[in-house]
Amino acid sequence: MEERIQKLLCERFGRDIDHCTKEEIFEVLMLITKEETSKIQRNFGKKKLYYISAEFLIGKLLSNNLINLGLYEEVKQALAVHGRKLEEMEEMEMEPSLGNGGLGRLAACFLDSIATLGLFGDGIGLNYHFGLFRQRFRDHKQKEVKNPWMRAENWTNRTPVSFTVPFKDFSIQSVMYDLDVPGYEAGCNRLHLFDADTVDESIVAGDSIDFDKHNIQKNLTLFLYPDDSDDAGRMLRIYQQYFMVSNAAQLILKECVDQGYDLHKLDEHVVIQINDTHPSMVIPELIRLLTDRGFSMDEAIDLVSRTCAYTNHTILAEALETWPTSYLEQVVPHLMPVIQELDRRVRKKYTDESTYIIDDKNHVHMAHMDIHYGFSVNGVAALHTEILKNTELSNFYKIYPDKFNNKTNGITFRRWLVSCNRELSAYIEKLIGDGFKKEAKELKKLLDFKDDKEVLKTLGRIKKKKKEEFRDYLYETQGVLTDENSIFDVQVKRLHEYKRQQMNALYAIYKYQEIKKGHKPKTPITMIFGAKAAPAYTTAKDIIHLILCLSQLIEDDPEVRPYLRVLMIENYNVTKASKIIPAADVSEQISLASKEASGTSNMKFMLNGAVTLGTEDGANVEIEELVGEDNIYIFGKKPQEVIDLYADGSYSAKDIYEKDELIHELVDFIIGEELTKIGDKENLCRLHHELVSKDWFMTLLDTKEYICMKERVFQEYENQEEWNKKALVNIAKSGFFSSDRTIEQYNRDIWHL
Ligand code: OX2
Repeated sequence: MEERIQKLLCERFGRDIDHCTKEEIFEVLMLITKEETSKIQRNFGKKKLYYISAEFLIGKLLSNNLINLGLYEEVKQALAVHGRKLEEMEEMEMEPSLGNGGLGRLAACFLDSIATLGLFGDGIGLNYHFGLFRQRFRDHKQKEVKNPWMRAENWTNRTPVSFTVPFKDFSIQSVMYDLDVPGYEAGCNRLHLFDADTVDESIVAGDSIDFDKHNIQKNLTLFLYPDDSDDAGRMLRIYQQYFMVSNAAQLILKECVDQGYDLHKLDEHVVIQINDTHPSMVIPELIRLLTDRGFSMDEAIDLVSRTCAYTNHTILAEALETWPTSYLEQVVPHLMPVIQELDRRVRKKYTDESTYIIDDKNHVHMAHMDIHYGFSVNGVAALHTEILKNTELSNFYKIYPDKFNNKTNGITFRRWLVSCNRELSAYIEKLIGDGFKKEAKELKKLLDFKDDKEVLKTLGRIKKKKKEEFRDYLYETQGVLTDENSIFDVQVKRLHEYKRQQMNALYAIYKYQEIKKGHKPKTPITMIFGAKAAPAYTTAKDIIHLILCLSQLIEDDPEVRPYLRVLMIENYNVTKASKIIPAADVSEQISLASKEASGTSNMKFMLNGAVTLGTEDGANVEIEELVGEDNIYIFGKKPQEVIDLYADGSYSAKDIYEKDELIHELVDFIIGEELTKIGDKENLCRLHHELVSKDWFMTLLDTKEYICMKERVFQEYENQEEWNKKALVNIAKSGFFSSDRTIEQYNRDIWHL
């Protein structure tokens, strides 16, 4: 390996390893990894899965792929001979900006598991040039700038595959870029990312995220989730979605034809997983393409319905996409006759208007199309699927009880343990062998060491080491120095009111005031946040402003700072997740019960020995069942109570605010002089008003219980031996959340590969 690295460095840069920069070494390692990946066998079968998704949050690939190829140690040692560190080269890699949050990271974990299980399945998405914006903090506020992550030498390979994608007034010629996805000690699949040569990065103004939304040829794949607060922005999203699925549909048919398959048996050779509603137009598009090839409408609909399966990731109304027919007419008029035909058939068969595809306001409901014309509908955690069946989609469940099924999310342990926490992984291997890397349930063997004081101490030591590493990382990247001897209390996820970062901020206010009163915590507390807010989501940005102002207030207060810190990680992404999660003691999963479909960071934290402080929501429920109530902290109103509150409209934040002295005080602190002299009064007042007069996601409902439970968590942390035991149980029981298990279930129940 050493020779090979040297040879390539000399060829490309004319220098040997001792005289090359980290960037140059990284580039060569990437090329070697790509070459090695291209040598392993491609998975194959007579039926193929196409996982279509607007997001693939794949993260940096060097370490991950080296681990999967079994080359990590070899490369590490080759570099070590020259005193160079693999970790340092990895820092040079740009993180692909192809996703936003849990939905996109799930797609990436799934690709890893699909390949690892030797299943024949590729991902299909878009090659966003600037992806999701990069977050900067200025004046205690979020600023969005473009995220130019692509380099000349890339993990992707340009292929000769290209399709013509027709729109109303023009068509666009696509280019397919491919990325190899090596499984862990297994075969390899691909991620196909579509793009167009006409796209022009120079139309973006400076480092902003502003560009001409009307110039589709030039802007089509510039950004993931471009601002949709106006008509042009919403239209652009339709252009993107259709571009993605038309390419997907054409690729699928081409591959079938190339294999010599009979398209009349499409469903025997193809299964399409529609990841949320962004790819839903693949249904009418495939039907259109088949009828163009002479299939009758009846047969085309029947075939496509037996090929497509839909995953729902949320019950939030805002995320259940509907498009006005007038928009679709302007972008893809050729799809409208198909969609209308699909709707006509539903109306002929069913009387329940709430299930129609086109409603009386002429909006097309994408999820309705998926449910009527797909053969499977799955939720992403047990509770979520039950809510879909009994509440949110109950009208559909009545019609199609057999289509509904649950697939509790999972995470790949290769990235979220083996790669991001090498120390813990190595220690587990020492205790129980390395079988857990392929058979996650083997982690259960750790329970044998539950009362082994030495083991518990070592777990504590490893946690401390990861905290030190995070301390150094945050200092290098943000200039903030943390205390590794404090409790790391971590909430990292997209910023949304239902996730209730604002409730966590109210706790910070509470603790600040307590310390001011002289009630100091035994062990200092570091509250760590990481979150991006959608650029047009005002309340979410106001919450970031509150957190950053609180952070400043405490940093400037020598009385409080030794006991409490509030820190926010800038531009939270996969790379940063892999640094903070191994260092966390407490995992904050405090969404309003019923609203978080699953959550996946909860699983990552658990796997790395953090203890969950959470509501009875999403996969927290399944975590509790696994670890038992002694090893998790659950608080707050139950899902059904929340559902009932929404149904009868009886929740009033104002009542709580007016009647409860403590809550009143905490909420008013937001507009008090301590914060308004640091921050922007307008933003803070707006947030205060939002909390007191609307509070759509019921922050104040659970605030007091939350504070009490959190106090208990910090108290119990003081008994380190007991705490480490909780950590051990969490690690030992996390095997269920391996995405290998999830994918086995998808394959057994839905894909049948
Ligand atoms: C997320 C959900 O909010 C989260 O609960 C879930 O774990 C994740 O998807 C993966 O299933 N956009 N992101 C999500 O849903 C939508 C829509």
